Amino acid sequence: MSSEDFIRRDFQTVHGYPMVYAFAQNWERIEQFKCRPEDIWVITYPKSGTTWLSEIMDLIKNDGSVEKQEKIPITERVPMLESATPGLGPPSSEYLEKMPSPRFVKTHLPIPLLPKNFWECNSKIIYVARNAKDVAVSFYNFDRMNKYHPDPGTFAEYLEKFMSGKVAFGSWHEHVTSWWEKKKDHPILYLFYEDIKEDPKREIRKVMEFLGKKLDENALDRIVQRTSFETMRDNNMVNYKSLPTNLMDHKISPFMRKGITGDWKNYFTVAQNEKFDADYEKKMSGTTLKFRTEI
Ligand code: PPS
Repeated sequence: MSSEDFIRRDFQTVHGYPMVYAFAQNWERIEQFKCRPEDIWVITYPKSGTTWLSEIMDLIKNDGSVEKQEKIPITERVPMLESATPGLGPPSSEYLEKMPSPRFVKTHLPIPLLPKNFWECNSKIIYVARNAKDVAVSFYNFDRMNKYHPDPGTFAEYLEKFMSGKVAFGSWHEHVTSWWEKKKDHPILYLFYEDIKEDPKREIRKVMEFLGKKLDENALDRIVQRTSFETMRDNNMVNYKSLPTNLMDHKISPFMRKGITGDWKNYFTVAQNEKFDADYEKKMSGTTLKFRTEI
């Protein structure tokens, strides 16, 4: 099959979760993936700040030096476990197998879809969460430009699918709350997109401490600058512009789109907002997890 056969395909269900069709093929590779204790994971529901955090982690690891970061795309420095682009080379899991430790690994997987030996490794995890309304807007625009996802339809149609978890990787509500619960018995640094936006240096320092690194103020300031939205938007090593346009069409909507909190206000009607809030309250009633939809 060529990459064209995977364009705008419906999701394939994997253990009850809607999965990007191209990623769902040969799922054994994910179940059998061998995690290592030295791995450091960045785990998110899609569109929550994964690329942002990946770049931050990699810069911290290299003490703020940008030598490697200027030449190697983020997809190779922090590969996404489940990613597969048939026709364009082997799946990321094969690349990860050959990568020396300590590896950074990105995933959007919900807990039940993790590799079988995942918890045995007791690896460090950084989880990034973003408020549901901005995620819905970002995900909608991503589905418009990312041809490996089904066409999202109108925003009104998409919002219904988002609320019922019929989007890639399933329900946002389940994802953020189940990973929040896991924090009780596993080393997870749980961060919020809105907090990084509000005070990037404070949050970058948390990541540095979690990774067991010591960087001076100058290095931290350089990382803040290099991971600002504007700098990342114009950086071809992180903005996904190097991918073929039959996969991602940035003319429809750029991957680095707006990078703000509160864009949902430009999309939600009053009626949609009321319905979303009522549904949200039901689904989030049993958790202590709280989000900000504006900062
Ligand atoms: S993915 O495809 O799930 O890995 O996407 P992800 O990287 O998680 O999320 C993409 C959104 O994050 C925004 N982004 C940033 N915001 C602020 N600052 C920085 N540096 C930054 N880098 C990426 C990106 O613009 C997407 O959000 P929207 O709201 O669509 O702009």
